[in-house]
Amino acid sequence: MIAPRAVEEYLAHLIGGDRRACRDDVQRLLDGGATLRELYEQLFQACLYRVGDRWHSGELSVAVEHLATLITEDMLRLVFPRVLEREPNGRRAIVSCAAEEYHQVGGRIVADTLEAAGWAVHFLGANTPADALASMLAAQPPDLVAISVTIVDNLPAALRAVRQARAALPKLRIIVGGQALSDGRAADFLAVPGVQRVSSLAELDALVARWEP
Ligand code: B12
Repeated sequence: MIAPRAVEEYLAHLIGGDRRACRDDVQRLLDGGATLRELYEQLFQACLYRVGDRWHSGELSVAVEHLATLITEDMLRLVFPRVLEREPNGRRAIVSCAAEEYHQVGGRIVADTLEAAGWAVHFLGANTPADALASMLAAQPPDLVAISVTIVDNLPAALRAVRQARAALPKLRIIVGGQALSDGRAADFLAVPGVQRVSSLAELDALVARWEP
């Protein structure tokens, strides 16, 4: 558990755009034994949610929100060596965001979480067209595909990606996640055979820990 004070300090540095201080904060937490999941959820995710709320209420500008996101992406790179510590387990995943979905930090954290569990991951990032994803799946079939969707308006595009992935590979395990799927909005996805909604990194870790092809 990351101490609330450490979170507040990091948030102040993030909003202030002090990348060096953010680096020092994250390094200190790593050295103190923080796990990747703690950093991802309790620090990076929690602080970006707070930045989003403060941007939404007009307290922070779009520029500060962009700055905080880019610093967070730098921090993900800082902790990336820890992601690669485990030996590869021979499984492959493709992680992508829906078409028109420009929120990619969550998808990237999902990709890094899988990689930290020993998976080889292709992360395709923001705004991936459904047909591009389906062609990659057909060309290099993975064990799992994960699709991230944040904005409710992008749910139809995410559903198209899921359906095209299912058509390309009838037996592929498909998981979906992201903020748009909360409040019971996953029903259409769950109606597609072999699709599962995963709502947290803990659930994702549990899924891969008891993985059966
Ligand atoms: C940064 C940001 C942006 C950046 C994104 C840049 C980037 N490189 O990603 C930019 C500037 C592009 C952006 C644009 C917009 N944004 Co914005 N943005 C944010 C902000 C502040 C942070 C997003 C983030 O990275 N969160 C942190 C990550 C780690 O959290 P996460 O995505 O939830 O992911 C975690 C879990 O959900 C889960 N997960 C996610 N995906 C998956 C997938 C699988 C398979 C699994 C297992 C798990 C999983 O695991 C992750 C790690 O724990 C959020 C605030 C928020 N609440 O998130 C607003 C927010 C998401 N944005 C919002 C809005 C409104 C917009 C715009 C519509 C604004 C506009 N008018 O243009 C556009 C839409 C663009 C688009 N079409 O996608 C609203 C959405 C409201 C809503 N309910 O729909 C939010 C919530 C802000 C707010 N409080 O109002 N945004």
